[in-house]
Amino acid sequence: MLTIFDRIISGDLPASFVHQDSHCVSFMDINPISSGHVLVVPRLSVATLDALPPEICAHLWRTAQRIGAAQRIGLGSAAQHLLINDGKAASQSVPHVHIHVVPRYRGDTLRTLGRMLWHVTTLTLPRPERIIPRQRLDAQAAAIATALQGT
Ligand code: DGP
Repeated sequence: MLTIFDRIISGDLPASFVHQDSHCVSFMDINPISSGHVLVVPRLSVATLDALPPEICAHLWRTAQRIGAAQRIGLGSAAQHLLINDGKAASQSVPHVHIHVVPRYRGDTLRTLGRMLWHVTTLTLPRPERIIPRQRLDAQAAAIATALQGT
């Protein structure tokens, strides 16, 4: 069965792309934990990290490393969390491997960590939705993509 990320990769659903190559794509999370939150997703559609060939896994992490640097340059973030919910019991909601690259900004502890906690806690309550206008996601993606060229 196709995941929502398969449909984004195929162009069937819209996304604000930061980067694409032969192994993976990166785009803005539609419900960000913090402003500028990016997902790094392999083209290979597998649910968990242990199903990913090692070279693709290494490439995914290298891409996440570069995205973090590009967020700091392009968005002015100070640091980032790299997070994987690796399986349903670990709060994974989309069964297609993805690394969350979540920027941290100075003084954002309460705002960001509250949302982060919700993201990794397996609760029956729905996650709070934060709908960001597409135009804003596109602008963030463009800023990160430009900075990525220098990494
Ligand atoms: P996880 O719970 O770790 O599987 O995270 C899934 C993330 O995917 C969550 O932060 C929201 C994001 N997401 C879900 N649907 C879409 C979508 O249609 N577009 C985009 N850009 N992100 C999505």
